[in-house]
Amino acid sequence: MIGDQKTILSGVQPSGNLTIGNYLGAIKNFSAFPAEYKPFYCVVDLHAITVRQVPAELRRRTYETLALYIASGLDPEKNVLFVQSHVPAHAELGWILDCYTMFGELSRMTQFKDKSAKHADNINAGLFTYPVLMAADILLYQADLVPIGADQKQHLELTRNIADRFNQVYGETFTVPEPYIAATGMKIMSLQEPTLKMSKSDPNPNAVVRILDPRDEILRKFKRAVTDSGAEVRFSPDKPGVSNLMTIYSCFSGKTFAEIEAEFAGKGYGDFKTAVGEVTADALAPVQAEFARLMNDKAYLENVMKSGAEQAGYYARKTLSKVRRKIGFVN
Ligand code: AQP
Repeated sequence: MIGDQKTILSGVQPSGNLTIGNYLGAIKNFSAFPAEYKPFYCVVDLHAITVRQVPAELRRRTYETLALYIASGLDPEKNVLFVQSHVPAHAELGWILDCYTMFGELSRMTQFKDKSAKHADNINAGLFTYPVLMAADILLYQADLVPIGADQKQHLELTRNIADRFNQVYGETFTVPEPYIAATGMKIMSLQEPTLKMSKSDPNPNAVVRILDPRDEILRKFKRAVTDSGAEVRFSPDKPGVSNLMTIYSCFSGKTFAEIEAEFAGKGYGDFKTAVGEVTADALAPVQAEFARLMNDKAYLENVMKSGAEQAGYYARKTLSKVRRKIGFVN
């Protein structure tokens, strides 16, 4: 809450070509909030370097992620769209909050355990303190609501604990945020290993459908998707492959699981997978067209970045100066 206005904050890392998991779990929901909320959406490049990035690719993906925000319906006139590293207050508050976060709390974060296993040759301190920087992102804008996929729930819980702890020591300083997790699309799974989350950095290209994949590739990936034994299209824990495809189909078509089960009763998996591919490709086509147009206008994207950083910086500095005063730093 800034003044008497409620705020929303969320972000996506430019750490790979974004997937339909990022789209359905996060970006697509960003434009669905009532106008009473002031929305802040950032491209979290500081987070991305917790895993080694190729510099030219990181730069390109930062532009691309911003363009995808806009192409997915976020109007820069109505949303503060910015790049995290353009607002130095994120790193500064991140350090301060490190000193109010316990080693034991961070050790329990499952994403740290997962990413340490995936990047055993680069278990850096940033990977460990990642959730504290995420807390700083959220608390700087006094966010009331944070739209996230289910995988980020534990990090948001930690943010709430850090905010509570700080407020208890220094008096009311931060809004304690609530997660917003969409009813469907909260966790899109890999097409090849449907018990694992679909991740943009998955090395298996068939496991991941990317927002910018061409139509024929989308159709092909769904055709190759792992399904389960039997031939029935039914949502059930013992059918993780089919259930994941049903979730994707439901998110893009707006149909309920019961409607989908009825639609494919008596038909095989083949028809179903083709339909999922088509509905996905149809839904992504306008986003892809708008993305291509925006990427041809770098000057426009740079203007959005600049204006976003100025607006975000204004609010971030206000919170940071309050924090500095409460801690006892000399201004
Ligand atoms: N598979 C998913 N289903 C639903 N939501 C998802 N999100 C990510 N994957 C899925 C949500 O997208 C937002 C941005 O995620 P992120 O870029 O901050 O990082 P992440 O969660 O680590 O995403 P990836 O794709 O798995 O990236 P890599 O491979 O780089 O680690 C978040 O709200 C997230 O919940």
